[in-house]
Amino acid sequence: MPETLEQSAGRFDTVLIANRGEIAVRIQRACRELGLKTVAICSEADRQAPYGKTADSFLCIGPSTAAKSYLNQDAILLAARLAGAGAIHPGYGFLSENAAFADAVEKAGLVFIGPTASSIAIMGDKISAKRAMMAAGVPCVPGPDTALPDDPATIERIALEIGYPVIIKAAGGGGGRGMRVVPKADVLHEAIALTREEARKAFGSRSLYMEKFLEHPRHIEIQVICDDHGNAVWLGHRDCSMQRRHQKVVEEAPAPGIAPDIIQPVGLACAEACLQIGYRGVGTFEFLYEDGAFYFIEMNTRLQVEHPVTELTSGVDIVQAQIRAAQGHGLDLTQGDVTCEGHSFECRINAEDPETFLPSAGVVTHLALPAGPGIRVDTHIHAGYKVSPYYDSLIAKLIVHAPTRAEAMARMREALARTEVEGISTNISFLRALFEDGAFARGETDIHYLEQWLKLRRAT
Ligand code: MV4
Repeated sequence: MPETLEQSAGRFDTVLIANRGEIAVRIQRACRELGLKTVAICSEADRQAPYGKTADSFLCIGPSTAAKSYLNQDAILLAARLAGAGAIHPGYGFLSENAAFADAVEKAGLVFIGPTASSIAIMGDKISAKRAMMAAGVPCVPGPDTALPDDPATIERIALEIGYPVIIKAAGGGGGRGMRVVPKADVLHEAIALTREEARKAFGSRSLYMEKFLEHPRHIEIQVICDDHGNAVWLGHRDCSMQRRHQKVVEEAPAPGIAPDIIQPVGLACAEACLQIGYRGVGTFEFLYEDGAFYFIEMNTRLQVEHPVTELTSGVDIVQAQIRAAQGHGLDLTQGDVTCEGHSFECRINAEDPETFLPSAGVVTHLALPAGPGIRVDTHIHAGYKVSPYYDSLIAKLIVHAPTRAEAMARMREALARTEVEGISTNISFLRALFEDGAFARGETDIHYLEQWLKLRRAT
């Protein structure tokens, strides 16, 4: 079939990667494997970045402060024009879930490698996201899919209907920002007033919603990939419960102890929801899982840090698939082709003090990375690399894959033992200790487990 004009307009041969660090390396690799040229950008702090040397062009777009470089939309669009890029890949963080940026990219005649600005905006507002998911038949946390009114009596009625404890969340929040647990009725109005004020200041919107507060859930997410020809598949699930202060530390795929017939209808509902909202590219549905049931909380409309564990269990190159979808190609797999082979873990290696968790900047004086079957390291650092204090402390992701969960854990223990980073502090010693933990090995964790484990460890 000949291409329509609209299809050919979506094509591009050069991608500007509007990000830094390990994900800039990861995206550049996918582009090159697809035969695409790459444009790397950097701030003044990242001039020495290794991915600058391997890109087809490399432009410094501004000072070290992210607001003046990686978040500077005009500078990025200008760089794309100067370097002849036809598309922009935002990576994760920075501008990746900024609907206005996605819109500006398209208005500049470039392709935004991600969903439409309207999909980003719908999911950015957690109330409209919940409404879309309820309409599509995705199971959600009990509570209305509308904003809380101002009338105190109506608010009290909603809380009673849900049943205490409830949680108040800001529509503009997400990722743990702008929420407050309400254990019982006598603190309800105070909690609402405080959260409203925080929401107004932080997100410029006083809009709030209320849900049942789940006390001991696990955090399980479902990865999807969609084209714009009416195809959507889910690529499996991950457990991301091992987190501290809403920062994930270890992720794994598949989520342990969840029977395929329990997760399958949820995955299918996610894929169906994507079709209903006209979603394009990759996305992640976040769920809380408690007592055998799934409850949707948020959708991430970007490529995620932990995508590699799903790549290793599904065999799908998620970044390549994302770029191909943005080029207008139809998915080259159907739901029936998707499998889950073996088990995968990812450890986030951060430049931080293992006791205080404060970021640690400085020069990496010595680096040894593990290698071998079932071991993958996604990183941008090398011996002599200077870790700057301006950005996120993630310096490498150590990812392993093995036939069973127990074998994957053993492989991670060995990989962590073979990992050496000197010159800066890292969380490697902490990760090694975590992989010796019995309850973690048995899959007996929830979203509070890691923080409790740390508390106990400090006490003894
Ligand atoms: C919740 C919850 C319990 N009940 N919602 C935190 C991040 C944001 N994505 C949603 N979050 C939560 N929402 C209800 N109704 C508990 C959390 C939560 C959490 C969720 C996932 C991973 C880690 C977490 C740590 C603390 C609280």
